[in-house]
Amino acid sequence: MTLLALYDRALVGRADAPALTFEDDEGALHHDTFGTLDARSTQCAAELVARGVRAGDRLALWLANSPAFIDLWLACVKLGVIVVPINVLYRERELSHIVHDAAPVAVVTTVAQASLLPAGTTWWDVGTLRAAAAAHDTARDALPAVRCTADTPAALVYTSGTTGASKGAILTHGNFAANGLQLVQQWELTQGDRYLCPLPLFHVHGLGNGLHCWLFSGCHCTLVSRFAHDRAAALFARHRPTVLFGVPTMYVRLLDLPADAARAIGSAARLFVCGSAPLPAAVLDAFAERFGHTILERYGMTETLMNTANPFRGVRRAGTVGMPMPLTALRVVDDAGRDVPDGTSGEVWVRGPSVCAGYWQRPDATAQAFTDGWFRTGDIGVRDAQGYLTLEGRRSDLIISAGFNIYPREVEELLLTLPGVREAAVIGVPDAVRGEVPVAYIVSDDAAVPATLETAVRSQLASFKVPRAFVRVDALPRTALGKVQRHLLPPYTP
Ligand code: MLC
Ligand code: AMP
Repeated sequence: MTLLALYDRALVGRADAPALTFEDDEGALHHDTFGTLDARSTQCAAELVARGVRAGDRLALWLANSPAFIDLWLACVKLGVIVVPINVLYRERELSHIVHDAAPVAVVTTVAQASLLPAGTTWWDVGTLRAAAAAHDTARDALPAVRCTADTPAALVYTSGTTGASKGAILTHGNFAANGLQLVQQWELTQGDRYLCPLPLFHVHGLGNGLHCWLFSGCHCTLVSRFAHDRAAALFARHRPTVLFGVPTMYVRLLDLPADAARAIGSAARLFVCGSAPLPAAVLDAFAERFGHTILERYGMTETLMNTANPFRGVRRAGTVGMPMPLTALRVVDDAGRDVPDGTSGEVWVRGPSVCAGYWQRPDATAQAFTDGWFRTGDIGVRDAQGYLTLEGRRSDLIISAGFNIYPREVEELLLTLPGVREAAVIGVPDAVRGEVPVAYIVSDDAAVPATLETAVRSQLASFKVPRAFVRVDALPRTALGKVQRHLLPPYTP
């Protein structure tokens, strides 16, 4: 059984069933059956072969959510080509690193975005590629025969490390298969569900969880380019989703909807899942009161896909991320790697079939990330007597803003290249909508320098990484060894 065979339960087994409705940014609806998705992705695969793409090659997709992304994902799985999904908000610094590290045969993107790519990057216009693909009438069994197994890499998903240079987590066919099968079983997804996907497919929440729950269950998916706060009420009313996966910011924004809209959304739905960042208990409580559902909070990572989840049937404990997935083993350990008793905090380590095969071209980072086959998450947590895990923080200085990761070092390294910046430190400060937002502390001889920095940062890094403020300080608090003591920086008040 391969990943494609799991897709085929829908692509082939439900070929005539409505599969996908893409609502574009103008509100137009584009419908596909599973059969048209299968046929179009085979045509895409034929075009990729015609362009010289082979099994094991990397193909970067720098695309917002669209049917094209899905066509290309399926085409690459059919060919054994490794997808490198790239956040559309990334800018030159992030792009040049990923393109250099993953060495894709090409970046598939739009003409508008291509101008932002590093000079010399091979890129293909997604519109031109799809038009060329439509001319192929290749049958699926006429595609190059590739033998994909559970260990075959399916994607390199870049996730930054505390060093600031992101690393490509090697996610295999088996990782996606194990993760998706567990979620479909745990959350009882069926053909009758209507899954709404506002999550970006360039991250594993949308790709590993959303897309795979959809294809493995054979349900209907409504895809939008992103969660647009001002269009949420109409979107939910039009499509009446039964299942939503989201990040906390989406739920915070749904609380803004009028009471009647909230009730209507809640009455159509059976499951709201939340992860990627902490969900404030107050949001969970308010959502239950207004929408009539207790959000199911769960915990995952790019490198490990889903680690734990609150039960679908059973007690969902606010403030916890539930219990390990059935095929995932989980430990909470002290600094020496020894298991700590329930009730004691420690680092969360996981092991199981959804844990990645390591980091692309980074044997050093891979060796550091695993101990005896256990993946060291860097998350600090505590388990209770019933096995529910509560996440308390992170070893690294990771900032998670609306579900997007920001590594302070990446922003600091850019700031230190800018004129007049002698030292820089970036921390996360609480934000009611996004959870956290970045704020930069700058040491400079010139009081005018902080005001000059935003434009430079915005041109080179994703918008969500741009510090909301640049605070000038005389010095950064440091330990005797020179490490910045971020907790001693003066509190930022907007
Ligand atoms: C935001 N923008 C997007 C976008 N999200 N563009 C394309 N795709 C998206 N998904 C654009 C907005 O249009 C806006 O552009 C700019 O970025 C700033 O948006 P914002 O400040 O983020 O606000 P908002 O538009 O409200 O977006 C909130 C959000 C978004 C929740 C919709 O942050 C989001 O999609 N977060 C999900 C991130 C995610 O999938 N995380 C999972 C990582 S995997 P402009 O031009 O208007 O400025 C993981 C493992 C696990 O953590 O456990 O799942
Ligand atoms: P990413 O690298 O983007 O996959 O982000 C993974 C990180 O997001 C995890 O290591 C956690 O720190 C955090 N995370 C994921 N889910 C949750 C959650 N439910 N609550 C708190 N933090 C979470």
